[in-house]
This record gives sequence, C-alpha cells and structure tokens, in this order.
Amino acid sequence: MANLELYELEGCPYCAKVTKKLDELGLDYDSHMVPRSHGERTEVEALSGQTGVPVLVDNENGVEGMPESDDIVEYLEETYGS
Ligand SMILES: N[C@@H](CCC(=O)N[C@@H](CS)C(=O)NCC(=O)O)C(=O)O
Repeated sequence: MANLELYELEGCPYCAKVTKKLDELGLDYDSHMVPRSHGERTEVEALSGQTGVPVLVDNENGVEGMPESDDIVEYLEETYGS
C-alpha cells in the first residue's frame, strides 16, 4: 500500500488539481473512487468529517483525512516539494 491515499471522484475538477500535483511531484498514491451519491460516502465522512472530495490520507505523516483541494496541494508542496 502506498503511503498516500486519495479519495476522489471521476470528472471532479478539484480532484484533478490534486492528481496533477501528485504527478508533478512524482508521488505514488492509492486512488479510491467514491460513490457519486453523498449519502454513500461513509468512508470519506468517517475520515474527514465531511462528504466532499478530494480527501488525502498520508499514513507516514499522520494525516488521516485532509479535505479541500487547495489545502492538499499546499500540503503536498510543503511536504514533498523540493
Ligand atoms: N472546496 C472544495 C470543493 C470540493 C467539491 O466541491 N467537490 C465535489 C466533487 S467535484 C464534491 O465532492 N462535492 C460534495 C460535497 O461538497 O459534499 C475543494 O476545493 O476541495
């Protein structure tokens, strides 16, 4: 299992912003596609306290469920950027 996990949705522009940054930084991650229906996103809600995606998990650094694409991009740059 990769250290990084991303909960995302097909066609979600906010998720695309995060995957672009992950690719730019050459980071491996496990992708979890979430159901389109908010009511079924129980795993995302348990991890992050809300049902929106993207949500990032970084097992190595104790990040258990970070929502908000801008926050995730900033976190990735700060943690893994050169
Ligand atoms: N401000 C959020 C917006 C994320 C967002 O709206 N994601 C959509 C999918 S493209 C979603 O999951 N919406 C459901 C929700 O907000 O509960 C971000 O930048 O991450």
